[in-house]
Amino acid sequence: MNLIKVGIVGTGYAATKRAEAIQNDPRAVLVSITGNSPEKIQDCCENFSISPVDSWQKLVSQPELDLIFVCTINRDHGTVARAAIEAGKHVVVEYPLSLDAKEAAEIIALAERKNKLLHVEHIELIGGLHQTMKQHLADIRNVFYARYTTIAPQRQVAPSWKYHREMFGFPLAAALSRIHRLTDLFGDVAKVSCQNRYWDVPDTDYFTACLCNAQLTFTNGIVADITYGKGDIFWYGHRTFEIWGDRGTLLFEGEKGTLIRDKERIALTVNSRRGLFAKDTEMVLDYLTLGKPLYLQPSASLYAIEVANLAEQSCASVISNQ
Ligand code: NAP
Ligand code: BLA
Repeated sequence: MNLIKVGIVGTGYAATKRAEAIQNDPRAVLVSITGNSPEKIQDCCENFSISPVDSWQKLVSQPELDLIFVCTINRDHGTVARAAIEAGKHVVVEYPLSLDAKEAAEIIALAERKNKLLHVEHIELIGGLHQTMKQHLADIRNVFYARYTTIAPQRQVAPSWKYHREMFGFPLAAALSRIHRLTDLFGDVAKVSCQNRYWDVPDTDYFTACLCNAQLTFTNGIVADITYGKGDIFWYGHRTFEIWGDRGTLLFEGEKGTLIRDKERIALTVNSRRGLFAKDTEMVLDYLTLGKPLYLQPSASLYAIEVANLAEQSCASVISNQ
């Protein structure tokens, strides 16, 4: 089997984890990296001893590449992924595949037509918390309610893509794992309502904080609340996932899991959040070299984007005073 030749679009946290994983795997070779600022591209390429490419357009059209990782800002995922598949490459894209469900569906169809791998990373599914939750779901019997909250305070928010309306996207499409964890556990959604507030930087598309709150009703009757907040309005960080069943509650506070039944408290083991990009990369190479099935199909990610788009539409419907 020939070595799989890899290119990466991005120079940040996810891109670096991908590059390390590729260089540690004998089945693949890292050929090129591109990104946004020339200095970051230069630094990143020096780090991994490879030659820089100055744009994603050039990188995706390099004939020798077999596989492209799309690890750039959310706004550009769809455009870059589509161009890479059109150029005949296998593609891995960090979630979200696109901020728009229609575009995501088109890209999935294109990959099928071209017979190329399109894998959307959803590391939350292979993380310890989700695995432990699935393992213990039956212990609480019939689930009727779930609540997932992540609040990330940040002092002195500098302008960055993560605090920009277009570049980051609608919070629940951008931080898609919030919805995707729930659709993976509970299936189809019948009803969505959502509210979102930005604390804007005046006269720009940047914000310094946002708070997004959604309620999903699943077709099986389960109700789930999602809260996503980040930025300088918050002075307390919080990450909890609760699932309520008619025989108990599963509670995850950060990485600490507990099964609660009346006065009973059973501690649950949760594996670390570290090493998930490496694991995802290894599974992609297992698929390409051994044909081992991946842990999710792009259609599952597409469904979560559809729900996120509905949540966004639900925010837009305001009651007029007139
Ligand atoms: P990051 O560390 O901030 O890296 C962002 C990358 O995008 C850098 O290469 C950056 O280059 C580039 N960039 C910044 N502004 C840009 C602009 N205006 N135009 C074009 N490129 C720009 O972010 P990350 O954590 O690696 O996230 C990358 C993607 O992975 C995101 O879609 C994110 O949702 C997804 N993801 C990340 C994680 C995680 O754990 N970090 C988990 C799941 C999914 P410069 O620095 O040169 O500007
Ligand atoms: C998800 N983490 C994300 C995302 C971003 C970051 C942009 C995608 C959007 C979202 O779902 O919120 C960025 N995460 C960060 C940054 C830190 C962080 C800058 O923890 C700074 C410490 N990601 C990391 C690190 C870990 C990590 C260091 O950058 C773990 C040690 C894990 N990030 C991680 C996981 C997800 C994620 C598991 C999936 C979200 C989920 O669990 O639901």
